[in-house]
Amino acid sequence: LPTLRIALLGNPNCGKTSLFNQASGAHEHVGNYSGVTVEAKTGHIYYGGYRLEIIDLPGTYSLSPYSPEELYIRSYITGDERPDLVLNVIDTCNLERNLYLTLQLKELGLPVVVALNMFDEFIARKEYFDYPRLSRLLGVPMIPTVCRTGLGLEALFDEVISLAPGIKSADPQLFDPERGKLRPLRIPYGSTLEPMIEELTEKVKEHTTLHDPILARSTAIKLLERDEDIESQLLHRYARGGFLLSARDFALRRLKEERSEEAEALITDARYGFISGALKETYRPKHSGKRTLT
Ligand code: GDP
Ligand code: MG
Ligand code: K
Repeated sequence: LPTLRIALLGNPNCGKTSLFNQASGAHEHVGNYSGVTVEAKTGHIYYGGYRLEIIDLPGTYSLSPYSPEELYIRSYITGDERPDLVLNVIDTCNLERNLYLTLQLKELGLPVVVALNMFDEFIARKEYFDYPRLSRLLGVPMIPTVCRTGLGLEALFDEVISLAPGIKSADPQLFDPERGKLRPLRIPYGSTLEPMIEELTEKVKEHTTLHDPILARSTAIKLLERDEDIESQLLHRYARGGFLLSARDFALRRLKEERSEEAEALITDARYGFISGALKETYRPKHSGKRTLT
């Protein structure tokens, strides 16, 4: 049977290990990830004519390489062991915080399916949430789940295999049949950063083998974020890697001197701005009314 390698990713305590255990029937410990050793667990199930190999990595909030765990996760999802698909499990009760990682995964050009987990707790809040619309705004299929009981997992895996090569049944608003891929998401970074990103993207295309426009753009953005992992990859793999870092440094210095701005902050703000804009159109928290002091 054809195998699909699926990496579970999401913030800590969003339900990844619960999903892993429900799906693969493994008796693994469910709980907080703590400790120093990073260990990925792998299980598999047979579903819809596929062998789904599921990898449970420790939790992460973002893809910044601030800890050995995160570096490990990144090498898993962007390196040689790149999975066929990322199953991004999110806590539906904490949409804004959880979607930051979703956006970053999408920006790396990875195929992402979102499990809107903790949907039992979310439903109890009786809040308005048009998730099919949010799904289209972010370019990721979203399926409500309750990983503790397994509710929604069949629908989730139906969605997963609908993205396998050769299957065309996925939502045409999310899936581009001509490229055979999910449509990419292009986050707008504003009039200050966009010209810098575009200039650096062209240099990345010219001096590396990263010719794919999405990969080149995400590399340029990571460079502007001073992502050490991307820096060392460029230095090790390409003769002109050092030149790309200098070009980046030059752009950052100009930004600082001419506008007193830091690229990292602008990038983070733009991502959160994008998320909150999308949520404003699709989600209304119950207690959103402004409190007034009298
Ligand atoms: P991980 O850190 O992402 O691996 O999260 P876990 O799978 O360890 O789950 C964290 C906690 O949330 C555990 O107590 C689970 O029983 C609970 N949990 C997981 N999924 C759900 C769900 O859909 N609904 C509810 N109410 N609790 C859940
Ligand atoms: Mg876990
Ligand atoms: K809980």
